[in-house]
Amino acid sequence: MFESFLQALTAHQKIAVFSHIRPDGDCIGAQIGLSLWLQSKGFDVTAFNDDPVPDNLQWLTQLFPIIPPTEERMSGFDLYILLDGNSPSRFGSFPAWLKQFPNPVFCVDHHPDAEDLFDEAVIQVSASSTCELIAHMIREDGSPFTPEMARALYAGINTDTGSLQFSSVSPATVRVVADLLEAGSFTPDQVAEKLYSSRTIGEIQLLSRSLANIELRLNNQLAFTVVTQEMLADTEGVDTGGLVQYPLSIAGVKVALLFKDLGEKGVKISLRSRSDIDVNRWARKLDGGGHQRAAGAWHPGPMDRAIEDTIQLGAPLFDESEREKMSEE
Ligand SMILES: [Mn+2]
Repeated sequence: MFESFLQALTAHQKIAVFSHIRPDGDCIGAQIGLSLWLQSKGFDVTAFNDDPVPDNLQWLTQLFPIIPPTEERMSGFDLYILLDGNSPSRFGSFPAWLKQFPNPVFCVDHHPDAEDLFDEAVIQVSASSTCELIAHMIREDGSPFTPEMARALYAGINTDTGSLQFSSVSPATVRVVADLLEAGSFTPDQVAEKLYSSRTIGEIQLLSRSLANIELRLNNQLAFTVVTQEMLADTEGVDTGGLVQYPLSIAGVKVALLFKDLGEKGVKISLRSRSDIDVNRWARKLDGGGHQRAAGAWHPGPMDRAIEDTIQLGAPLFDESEREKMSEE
């Protein structure tokens, strides 16, 4: 699967690797895993991100540094690689650097609807994570995983699959995870401890208040919760990332939504499905997008309007899902 990508790499020497803005475990793990491997192959590699690496992933940057791009740092490369996103707009200042210092752009990703502008791309929507793709690529190349590569890639697969619980996890995912465990000289609890046991009291308090706001709609098949501006102000800087998983775990719920009030910037909506309902399609009606089971969108607000408009746009998907079930029976 990586034949052409691996072949094309050999024409380059000095490579800038980018992970997407508002980075997560998958893009950081992939960036560090790939950078370490490229380095081991003799390439001159630098890893960039405009945004800071989240606290629970800081330990990964000890394996390979990730720095913000500056004009001085960006000159002299002959290749760019984008990870875990397939539109340059997901990569902060990257489009501006590309204009100033034009070079070929390669991409490795697992999101749908890729832009058709890459010189080389491995985009596999069925893959659990970008880290899984990078691991397959290293294996296809015949390189061994160093313990550092293994830790970074394992951490990314873990965070992007809900600890190997999502439908995107295939036998191939678990096989490569086994290889990473073997190579990594770590045990799963050591990585889980770093990834998931670094919550602050502010995060727990925000969680508590968002749980209190949960409401059910559409025959109790839709659950949603709201994070108000006041809640955000009280818990400044706290990540709202995992909150939507809680309403999603209610029995019978097919889709959960999180509405986050960002004031003048509008309302940010996170959509999560654990059914045949495609939240990518739903988010697209609001000019957003993502995956079938995880997507994001914006609404200009105010909050009440955002909630009612979003539910109204999504309700037909629930009817469709019911009809399909009946025709199968
Ligand atoms: Mn990912």
